[in-house]
Amino acid sequence: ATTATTITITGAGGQIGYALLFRIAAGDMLGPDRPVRLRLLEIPQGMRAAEGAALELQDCAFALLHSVEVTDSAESAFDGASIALLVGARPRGPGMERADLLAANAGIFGPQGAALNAVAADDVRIVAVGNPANTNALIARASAPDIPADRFTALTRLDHNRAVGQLAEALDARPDDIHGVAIWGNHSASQFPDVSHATVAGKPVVDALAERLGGHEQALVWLDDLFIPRVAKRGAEIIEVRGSSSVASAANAAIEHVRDEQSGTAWTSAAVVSRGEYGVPEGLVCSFPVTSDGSGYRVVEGLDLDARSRARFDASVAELEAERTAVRELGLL
Ligand code: NAX
Repeated sequence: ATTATTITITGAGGQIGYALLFRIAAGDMLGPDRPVRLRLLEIPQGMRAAEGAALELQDCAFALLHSVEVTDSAESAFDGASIALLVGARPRGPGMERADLLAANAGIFGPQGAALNAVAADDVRIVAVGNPANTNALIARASAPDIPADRFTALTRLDHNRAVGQLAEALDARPDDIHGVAIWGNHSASQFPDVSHATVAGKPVVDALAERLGGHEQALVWLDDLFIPRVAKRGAEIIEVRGSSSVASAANAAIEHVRDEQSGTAWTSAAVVSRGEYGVPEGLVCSFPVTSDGSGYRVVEGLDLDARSRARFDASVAELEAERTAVRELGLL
């Protein structure tokens, strides 16, 4: 029998955790041939919720699920982990300043990075989902000097999928006919969802939009005034309409992020540790268009960005730099 892959989910007692666990155990992340061993990490207040989810996992009697452990110890949770989904984070409370938020999360992601460094499997891959996701990944990495930088990523796949969904609707196309969408920058409202290299059924998306909207100018207006803000602020729209934040779509994106990184994929988007691509300062965890050959995400290089695109991307990178500076000034990096 194949040995089970150890997967650790932090914040497993929360909403996204609840949406993730059952799909992972059903084989949606690693496929129908790879059994899994789940480790659920929570803080003491979240333990009962995680334990309850573990009971329900047992009640599913999933063939691929070899074991479930619930713990509030990072060292136990990450022991031998090959995949770590860092979902648990400190949300911004009322009146909380950005510095407080960064500090609270550094207090979570720093120790988790250190625990991963000490006990995770040699092949561990880590994705930060909890916000501020990019900077949380940066902090975890800084505490894990023995883990190669390319093992650390942050989730922008939800933003990517949101962009594809918007285009599919506007172009009356199927999502899988759309290729080459890119999310550049931070997983925040400053992100730049870019369609300038995207195609729909082989035709440039911008041309297809121009045909539908009555001209190139109209297509650019639609992109600037409707598409980009709607994708960047979709999280707030979901909260307003649903009365609760994105959960199932976020879990789905996390599953696709890990699945595609492991099994290989053509162009998608993910935040990875910059090696200086596109002039992004080294070490920032920045979203780029990426591909994977199964050994990890690699930035798609050599794309042309026009001045307007470059300005949007630069603004988001500046925000990432400001977050890094703030964490450094707090003495947390
Ligand atoms: P919930 O508040 O429902 O769950 C978070 C869970 O994390 C709680 O059960 C809490 O007890 C636990 N937790 C807190 N600190 C922990 C620690 N130190 N160790 C282990 N567990 C800890 O939030 P949920 O809706 O599940 O969202 C989780 C995170 O995902 C949030 O930070 C949210 O902002 C972020 N998101 C990120 C997205 C992305 O695309 N990158 C999209 C969805 C989501 O907004």
